[in-house]
Amino acid sequence: MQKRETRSLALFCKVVDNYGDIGICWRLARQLRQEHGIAVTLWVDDLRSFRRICPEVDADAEVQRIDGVTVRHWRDQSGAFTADEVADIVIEFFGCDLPPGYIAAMAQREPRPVWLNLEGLTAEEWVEGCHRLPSMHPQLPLTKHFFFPGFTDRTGGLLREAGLEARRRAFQSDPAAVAAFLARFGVTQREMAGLKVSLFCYRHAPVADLLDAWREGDAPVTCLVPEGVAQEAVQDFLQADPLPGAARTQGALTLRVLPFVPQPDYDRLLWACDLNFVRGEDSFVRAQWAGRPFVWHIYPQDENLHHKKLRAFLQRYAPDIGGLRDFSLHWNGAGEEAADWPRLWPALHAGMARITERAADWERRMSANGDLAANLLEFATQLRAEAGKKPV
Ligand code: TRH
Repeated sequence: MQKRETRSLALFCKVVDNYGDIGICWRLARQLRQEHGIAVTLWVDDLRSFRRICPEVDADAEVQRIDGVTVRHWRDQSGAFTADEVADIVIEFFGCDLPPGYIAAMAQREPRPVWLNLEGLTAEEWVEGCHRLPSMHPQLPLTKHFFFPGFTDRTGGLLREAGLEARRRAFQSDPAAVAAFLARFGVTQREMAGLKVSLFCYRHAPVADLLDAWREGDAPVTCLVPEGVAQEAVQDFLQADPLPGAARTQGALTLRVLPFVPQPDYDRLLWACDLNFVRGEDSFVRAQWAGRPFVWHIYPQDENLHHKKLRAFLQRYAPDIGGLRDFSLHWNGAGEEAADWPRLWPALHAGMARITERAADWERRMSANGDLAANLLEFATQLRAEAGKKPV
């Protein structure tokens, strides 16, 4: 059997804002390495943000190896590269503009590398028409292809590493493990019996209104909020600095501030809670693999463009679950009428069992689209084969 040579792949990631970019790229890099044996080099411009989600990172190292992935500090757009330094597959994340010297070397390389632009996740239909489209470089003999994650089989699918569901089910079916994990953050046995909610959102979310609805509600709620999230509302509720370990109970609500934890622990937090508030892209996708109800706070864009994306997702995920739709629209400031939180929360809460069924059904449907890493490699292999056929 002919031994397939180890393919090399370079993934370029610029941390624009927050943690999503590096969160997604780090998952993809590890999966390509561990499941597909690819020699992966991850170029990152902001190692400090990277270290927040992966404590093993040395923020001062020019080059380092973590989980079999070579991590290079992408300092700037300068530098010259030789064709030999160019990988077989080059991925530009979110149109982050590769160093011109690297592009020049890509044009010198024989065979040319596969060049993909990995785009952002949206549920809008137009994605299916743009997925895999080529774009010729204006001057150089290079073609870049667009690769879109998505929710249908006419997209690249969603990031999902092998064994994820099994690990999640093992954790969720072990109450002692769940209790021990949450006890690390101070969650008591009494709180374990109540509703446990994780809260990860952007600063403009109407958090104070939600905390009021929970405080005045009948059902005991424990809200776990990572440090730095919704600081004003959290500080107001605590009447103290919102530092990790801070906690307070008022009425039916106990609020606890959590440290920012490594990615694998963030997954466990989503698995341990009964309801998850997530944001952006990566936590949003992880919530879909957690088998639990979730509310999405979408990354804000000018002219409320993000509201269109939000409605497109809700139309796919919950066209028939009014409580989740209304709550999600108001949570993102996209509600038609004024937000009535004392009505919106009980309506969402009353639909939790139905939403949990939907979460399981949705996970099955999304898994059927294959996982993004495998779909991306299959496409790259096809492009390399086609390039191989073309007369040089
Ligand atoms: O941090 P974000 O707001 O990132 C955003 C979004 O990705 C957005 O789509 C993009 O346009 C913008 O960046 C530039 O949200 P996101 O995508 O959920 O990423 C958060 C990452 O942080 C995710 O990988 C989970 C991780 N995380 C931890 O590892 N530990 C934690 O304690 C928490 C709260 C998050």
